[in-house]
Amino acid sequence: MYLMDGGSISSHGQVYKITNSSWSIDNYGDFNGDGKDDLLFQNASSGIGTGYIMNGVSPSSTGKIYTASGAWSVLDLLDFNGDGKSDILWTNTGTNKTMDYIMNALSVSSFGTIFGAGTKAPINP
Ligand SMILES: [Ca+2]
Ligand SMILES: [Ca+2]
Repeated sequence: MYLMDGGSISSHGQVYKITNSSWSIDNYGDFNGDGKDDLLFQNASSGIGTGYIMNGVSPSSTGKIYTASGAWSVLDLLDFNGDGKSDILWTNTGTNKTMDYIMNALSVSSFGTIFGAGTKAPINP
């Protein structure tokens, strides 16, 4: 990761060395609302999503957020409740259902169905 100051590199560092090809950066947002972007890693084989709260080029904390199952995937990180902290928008390509997770840093504080039948949460927080 390179921190840029205009056209110059102000600092750089290795955030995470991906040694298992199942892991990749899925998305980024600001999970804790400090104005600094954080990273969401996804494991394609296990469905585990892990958040990295970033402080410059170093993670200040990390934690598992969810284990996605079936056809569920993270569509985007948005701020649904306007608290400055990114929330997770889910979509299920099999059922066309859409859900959201309201996040407080790396913890799911609540979740709900935005679109689609049923209220049962098929994703384990
Ligand atoms: Ca942040
Ligand atoms: Ca939010």
